[in-house]
Amino acid sequence: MTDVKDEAPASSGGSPGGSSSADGQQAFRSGFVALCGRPNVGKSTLLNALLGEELAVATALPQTTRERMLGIWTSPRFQAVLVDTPGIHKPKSALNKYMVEEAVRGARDVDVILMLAEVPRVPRGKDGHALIQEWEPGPGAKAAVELLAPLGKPMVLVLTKCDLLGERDWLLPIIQRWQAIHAFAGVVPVSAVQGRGLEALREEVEGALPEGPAYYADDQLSDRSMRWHASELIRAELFERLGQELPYSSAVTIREFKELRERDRIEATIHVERPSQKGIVIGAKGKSIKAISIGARKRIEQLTGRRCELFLEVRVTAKWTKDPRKLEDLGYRAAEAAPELDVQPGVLPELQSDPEGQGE
Ligand SMILES: Nc1nc2c(ncn2[C@@H]2O[C@H](COP(=O)(O)OP(=O)(O)OP(=O)(O)O)[C@@H](O)[C@H]2O)c(=O)[nH]1
Ligand SMILES: [Mg+2]
Repeated sequence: MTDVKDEAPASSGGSPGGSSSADGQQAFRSGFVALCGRPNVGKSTLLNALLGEELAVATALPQTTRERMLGIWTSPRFQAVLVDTPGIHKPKSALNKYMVEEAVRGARDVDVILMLAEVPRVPRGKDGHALIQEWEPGPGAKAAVELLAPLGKPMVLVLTKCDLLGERDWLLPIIQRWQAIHAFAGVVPVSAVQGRGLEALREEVEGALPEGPAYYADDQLSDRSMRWHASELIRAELFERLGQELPYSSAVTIREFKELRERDRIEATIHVERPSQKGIVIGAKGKSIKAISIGARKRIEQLTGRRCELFLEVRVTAKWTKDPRKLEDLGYRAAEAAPELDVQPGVLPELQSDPEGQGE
């Protein structure tokens, strides 16, 4: 892959195409585009599909993304800086409050917000048809729109996972119900896994960007360091291997990241909240940690295109998800002041399967 991160955004003079043209060609456009919505609706998967690179961690479990990440999408005509954000949900722990605040911070200074929502999962046929007529967006999705609308940015509704929609005719009633909640600037149905609707989304995004030069070099893909991506890829492996409960209590920090001539050498710590969880991560005779290490190493090597040696240790950091100071120690720091929007528990309804409550 090309560079994940340069130290600083490219100077504006280096933009492909420039910001205006005297010869009648279309002017170059650039700007920021936030991908927002409830947990698990497919934000990170869509970002990866648009970039054509497995950059953001996406898993089957809700609340995978914890921090903002910029994915830089550069074409000859535009540069859209895509902001992947955590899912908006009712926060209880310090970690979850941080995540929802990150989502709002991510959407605050953008040119357009893509509000992602899954199509309803309804069986085909007569029963499904009747259910679709009665369907309306759930309270969590409505609350997410209510949280984002006061930011005053144009919002485009992106209906995700359309490959799971029983019948194509159902799109119209679904769109009508959404438009009754908010005057969306546009609506685009997509399936990121099938690559459908992405061209229409590109047009919508390009049209929403103001004229201007590129913010980043055209071969830069992310604003995050390889060190950060490595910790995310180890966490992805934990999410996918360790079932429902444990991933929400785990965090990964990198103790050492050395770029040697032939390979990268990474030492990382997996933090869990309880000694019993440490036992689960390590597994009988170290079987589990070995599998996690092999899987994470493969993911890192795929992203960097280089060989990697990975050394993992597991440490108990008691109640880290509940303690704002420990969160900071593990790298979850707000780069800027908290948003003006006060994300109070009670504003947003519970997640249907609330991972925060598990294992307590
Ligand atoms: N069938 C189908 N599944 C999808 C599609 N897009 C995403 N998914 C799946 O939905 C799940 C969640 O995807 P993510 O991209 O991690 O969702 P997210 O919105 O980033 O989730 P959080 O970071 O947890 O808020 C994964 O299992 C994806 O494979 C799609 O277009 N079709
Ligand atoms: Mg995500």
